[in-house]
Order: sequence, then structure tokens, then C-alpha cells
Amino acid sequence: MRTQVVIIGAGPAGLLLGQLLHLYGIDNIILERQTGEYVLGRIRAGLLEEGTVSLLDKVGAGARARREGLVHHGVELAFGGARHRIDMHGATGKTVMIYGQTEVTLDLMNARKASGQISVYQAADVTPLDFDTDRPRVTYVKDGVTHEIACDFIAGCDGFHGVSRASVKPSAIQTFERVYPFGWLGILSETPPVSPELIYVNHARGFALCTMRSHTRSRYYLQCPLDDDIRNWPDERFWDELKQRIDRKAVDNLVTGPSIEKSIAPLRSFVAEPMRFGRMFLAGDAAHIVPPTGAKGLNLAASDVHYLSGALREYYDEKSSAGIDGYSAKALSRVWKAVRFSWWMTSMLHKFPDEGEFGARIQLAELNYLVGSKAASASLSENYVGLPF
Ligand code: RFL
Ligand code: PHB
Repeated sequence: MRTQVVIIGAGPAGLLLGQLLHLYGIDNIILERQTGEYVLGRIRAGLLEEGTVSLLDKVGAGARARREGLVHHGVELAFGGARHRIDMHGATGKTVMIYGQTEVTLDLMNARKASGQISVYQAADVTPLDFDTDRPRVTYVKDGVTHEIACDFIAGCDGFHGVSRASVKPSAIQTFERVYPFGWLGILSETPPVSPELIYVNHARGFALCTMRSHTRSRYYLQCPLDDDIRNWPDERFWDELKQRIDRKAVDNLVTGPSIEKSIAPLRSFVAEPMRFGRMFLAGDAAHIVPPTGAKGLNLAASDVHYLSGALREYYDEKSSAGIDGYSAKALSRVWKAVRFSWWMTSMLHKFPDEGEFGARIQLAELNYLVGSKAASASLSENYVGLPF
């Protein structure tokens, strides 16, 4: 078998890249380790930047997001018992959209089916080979049979634990990492959101986030110890703890109900440099991870594949390597800004066990400055709605 680009991974990065390449007339095959149902079952991101929604529009997968997504003009920060609204739209003219990653994935899967491009789910032992030569290839096993695809390029869109980055010889790659000493315990419930906009909470008991998927479905997160277990968190305990961290008005408005999903995610910042190794490129979580506090992970996957698809289009249409040569530096420049923003939001909003009372007071001073200063609010807004790409 032969194709122009083999894409490893059918998460948002791989699916969106596949559709952008298809739009540019570049043949591609997606190899995914899991089943489609499994990929769709992962409850993750919920917040899309305007640039991400525009890319969905561009590949013909944005119609449902435009219909069902909730457009938010502001965001709230709660600390010291009070809530403060940041008018993101007033500061930047831009908005964000609440539309779940599961829905984005479903819309992209449907667009891919309609385009007739090949996707292989349950592809085992996917192995990128010879990407430091002019004849890269990828092998995989399906139903016990080994297959090989010859290609021009490989796109590693296989997430943090994928095979692509792991296939690069260690001397060719540099990694930067910060692991935070806590996790996020998240629940999804079929209840109306506590407030029309997101509330990020700094509290002495730990961070909390009130977010949503729709007018009838809420998503809440609580900072929890890294080694905690969801078995320690029956729904009742979750709601009790949330009520202790949110403000009075929110407690009064909170509608509780049975959880339909519950999970704990560790928080980490991670960047691999470069994002290109000969004829293999990394994009999305395969190259970088941000803590979810800034809501940047999925949006970075989108900007990466925007740059990468443009570079590959230039290679095929204009016979120029300038785009692919510049991909890594261009993507990393935006990645590091989002890594900084996510690290900063995480540092300002969570309880850090080792920072003590001094650290807690510094956080409050920063939050007070932020909500009292037009310049500081505008800076947060500009990053939150997404830097241009
Ligand atoms: P994914 O989604 O991990 O997809 C990678 C795919 O590759 C497959 N794969 C392989 N396939 C073949 N062979 C192999 N050897 C393979 N190894 C792996 C996997 O099965 C998978 O299908 O990476 P991608 O596409 O780069 O997308 C990244 C996003 O999923 C991620 O950044 C976001 O979910 C992060 N995130 C958020 N991002 C936002 O932009 N806004 C948010 O509000 C937001 N909230 C979140 C989040 C992540 C969270 N968790 C669970 C870490 C909230 C949470 C709690
Ligand atoms: C979500 O809706 O799941 C979400 C929103 C904003 C974040 C993180 C997660 O910062």
C-alpha cells in the first residue's frame, strides 16, 4: 500500500489534519490503535478558541458546533468568597465556544467517512520506520496480519503515550517537563450549569472549576491529591466538597445529580523539541502537554495541524520545502506561549502544599491585581481566547 501521508492517531489532531490534507488534495491514511467507540468515549476538553472552530468550518465539520456550541463572552474568577467577571469579548473582540471534544471528534469522524479517506481502527503495533530517509514507511498489525504503507511523510498525532515520539533516537530530541503535585477530579452530570459562564475558583481547600457541555449538562473539577482514587469520591462527597469551595450564590444555584462520568487526571507541562525528525512530524499531545487550567490542549493540537497542513500543501503544490523546514519553529513558538499561560493559570489558582501561607497571599495579590487592572485583565483575555495563528 502507498499514500502521501500516514497519520498515526485518530484524536482531534489526527482527524483534523486528515481533513485539511484531503481539502488540499493530499492523500492520507489514519492508523488508530483503539476502536472508534473508545476514542469517542474519552471525556476531555470542552472549550474551543475561535481559530479552532474556524478550522472545523474549513473542513466542513463546523455546522453542528455553530448550531449547538455555547458562545461565551466572559469568564469568572472566584477568590476570597467573591466572584469577579473578566469581560474577554470587551477586551479582545473575541469569544470562546463550549463544545465537547467528544462532539468535535464525532463531527470529524463523520466528515472523514464522507470524504472516503481510509482510516484503520484497532491497528496494533504501529511502527514508523525510515523517517530519516527519503522513503519512510509505517507497519502495523490488523487482525493478526502485518501490513506496510510506503509514504512521503509520517504525522505523529498519537498523543502523549504514542509510538511516534518514542521512535525518535534520544540524542535527537530534547524534552522539558514540569509535573504538578496534584490532579483534577472531574465529574459530568445531567444537571443545568451553576452559572452561564465558567467559574475558576481559588480556595484554601484547593482549586475548583465549574464548566459545562450544554444547558443541561455540567462538568465540574476539583483539585485532588495525585495519588487519590475515584473510589474515595462517591458523588455525595464530590458535591459536598464543591460546595465548600464555591461562593454562596453558586452554592444556592447548584443543582446536584448522579455523575455520568468520573475520572482523575494528573497535571503536567511537557514540550518535546523539535517537532520534526526528517520526514516525521509531531503534532498535538504527541509533542506537548499542558495542564487543563488554560483550556489549551485541544486548541494547540488544532494550531499545530493548521501549520503542518499548510507546510505540506506548500511542499506538494509549490515544490517548496520552506514550509516543512519552518514547521517546528513556527509551531513551538505558539506552543511555548500556551505552555506559559497554562502554567501561570495553574500556579495562580491551585493550592500548592509546599508554598505555605506566603504563596497563598501572593496568589490573592495577583488575583486582586488581575481583576482590578484593565491591562492585566486584557492580557488574561488575549491568551484565554487564543493567540492568533
Ligand atoms: P489524543 O486525543 O490523545 O489522541 C491521540 C490518539 O492516538 C492514539 N494512539 C495511537 N494510535 C496508533 N498507534 C499508537 N501506538 C497509538 N498511541 C496512541 C490514541 O488512541 C488517540 O486516539 O491527542 P491529540 O489528538 O493530540 O488531542 C489532544 C487533546 O486530546 C488534549 O490536548 C485535550 O483533551 C486537553 N484538554 C483540553 N484541551 C482544550 O483545548 N480545552 C479544554 O477545555 C481541555 N480540557 C483536556 C481538558 C484534557 C483533560 N485530560 C483528561 C488530560 C480537560 C481534561 C480533564
Ligand atoms: C471543560 O469544559 O472540560 C474545561 C473547560 C475549561 C478548562 C478545562 C476544562 O480550563
